[in-house]
Amino acid sequence: MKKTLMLTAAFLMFQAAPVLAEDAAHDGKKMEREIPGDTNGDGLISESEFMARAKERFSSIDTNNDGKLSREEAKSAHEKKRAEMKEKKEEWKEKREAKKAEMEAKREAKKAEREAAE
Ligand SMILES: [Ca+2]
Repeated sequence: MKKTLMLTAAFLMFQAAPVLAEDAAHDGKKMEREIPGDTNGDGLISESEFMARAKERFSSIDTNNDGKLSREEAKSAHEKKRAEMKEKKEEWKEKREAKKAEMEAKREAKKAEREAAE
């Protein structure tokens, strides 16, 4: 039981961390983006909003709906999350490379323009 609770707590903390990290990463810039779990839209996460999201997360991990998280359920959820992150990382990489290629093409076009004017 104690292990189950510790696993749950670790998962919940893991889930809350990205939101906090996101805020820190954009320090000073006003974010217009919606905060996940901010159901009343006040830009803050109340205890009830936090707990609602935590319960939602718990339910998504508790695939056999027995109200407990088994080692297998936790592992499965962890692997699913890792796969999602890997996919996101690939998407970001593709976007970054596309942007880089776009910038390079613009640079080349400007260079050609300059050389044609000479
Ligand atoms: Ca379960």
